Amino acid sequence: MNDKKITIALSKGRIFKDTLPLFKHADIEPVEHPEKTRKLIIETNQADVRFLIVRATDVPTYVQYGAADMGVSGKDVIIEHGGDGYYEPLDLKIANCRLMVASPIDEIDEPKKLRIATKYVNSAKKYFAEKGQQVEIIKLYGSMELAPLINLSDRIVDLVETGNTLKANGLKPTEHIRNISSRLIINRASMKMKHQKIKEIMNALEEAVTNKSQQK
Ligand code: PRT
Ligand code: MG
Repeated sequence: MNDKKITIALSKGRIFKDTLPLFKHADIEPVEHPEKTRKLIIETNQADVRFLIVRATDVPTYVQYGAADMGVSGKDVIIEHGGDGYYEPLDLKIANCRLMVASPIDEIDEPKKLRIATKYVNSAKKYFAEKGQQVEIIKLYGSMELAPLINLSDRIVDLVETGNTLKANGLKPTEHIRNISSRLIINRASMKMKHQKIKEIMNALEEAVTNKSQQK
């Protein structure tokens, strides 16, 4: 990691889109848009700040190992990653959704031991363990909505925003596990070594989040 530079790991898509105005408040603006370039390192208007564009699920790993000083990651991803090696000082209140259990709309009777298909294995295990319900968890990496349709599982655990994806696949949300939003995460060593600059960025982001919630 470059001594002076601040490297910020972000994923493309909704997190980048929602994070951009917050970083703008911190006077950090990318010189290129990740959807319009193939570059994975994007410089900003500040010579000592750059963005790394990585897969959403990889953001905590880059920050954990110090390849990035900070990053923005969904709480869903942080829970699955485990949270080692970084602080989570700020809820950015963006990319909001809910982690839910969903069942087929036309289910007649509940099977005895539920099979749950999900990419969120840790969250699902914890949820059902706390309820004292024995389930079989089937790990998938995407398109969970398909699993109950073709009898791979009885339920899924997935993120829900509008509910349209569930509905389109004959499913309905049945249990609310937790609310999800994106968080600022900061490498533990960077927090010490680059404290002043990181604190400056953190304060500006916090102010942007507060301003935004007051506008609502
Ligand atoms: O897409 P890719 O495989 O690269 O990675 P990713 O899916 O992890 O990234 P991305 O950008 O899709 O999501 C990044 C983060 O956004 C997630 O980690 C969440 O914290 C957050 N987020 C917020 C969401 C949603 N809302 C969301 N609705 N992530 C995914 N979804 C999906 C959901 O999984 C389901 O397939 O959208 C579908 C449901 O949407 P509705 O509106 O139909 O209910
Ligand atoms: Mg996605």
